[in-house]
Amino acid sequence: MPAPTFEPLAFQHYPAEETALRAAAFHKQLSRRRTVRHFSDRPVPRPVIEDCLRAAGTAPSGANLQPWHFVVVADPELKARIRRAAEDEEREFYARRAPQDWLDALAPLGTDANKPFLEVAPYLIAVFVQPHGLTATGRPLKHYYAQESVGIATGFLIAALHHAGLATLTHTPSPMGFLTELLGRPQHERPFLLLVVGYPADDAVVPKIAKKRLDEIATFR
Ligand code: IYR
Repeated sequence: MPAPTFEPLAFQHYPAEETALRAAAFHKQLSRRRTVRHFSDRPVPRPVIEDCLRAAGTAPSGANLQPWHFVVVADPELKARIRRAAEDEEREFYARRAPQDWLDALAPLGTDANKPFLEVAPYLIAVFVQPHGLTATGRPLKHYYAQESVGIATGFLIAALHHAGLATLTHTPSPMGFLTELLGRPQHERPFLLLVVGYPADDAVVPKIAKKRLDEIATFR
């Protein structure tokens, strides 16, 4: 086992007043994020996506093993194949697989099995989780808290894309196994979710829904 090595922490200290302003401003900025289902085909420069993925890659992870992989899909033919496969699963989901209480919970969002945004938006980012990695000799190497780690990295990614001025949809076609095959990912990875990324359509609408208040989501003791 290598001995740990340490370096000085490069921590940014702010005056208390600035800390308060920054916290409030960040909340305000994030509260403008909405999950979008009507996308424009307006192109997005690839370096923007690359920087947002770099931001995602700074996320903390179990034992710093970084158990994630992001596949960025811009190819129209591949997007069309993903749409076809996702809609096949979604039609089953809405018509047969979903229990009534799940359909009831989704009703306020107005979703259905049609997913044109999978072809319209300039990018799909398929997020994969690696419950284990592979050593140089191809042996499995356990990853710790892989789901939690990838959830955190995906949160960073969504926040980074929003901060950059882009819209996202967190899409979870169920089941998502087709992504492994269509994107040629190894069997030790599992699809985690599919992010749709781009600009909203000019006439985009979003469901009128609310977030819980602070006293509903937090307790101070
Ligand atoms: N995967 C389906 C259904 C769906 C499920 C949940 I939970 C949502 O928050 C939204 C949709 C779909 O994408 O339509």
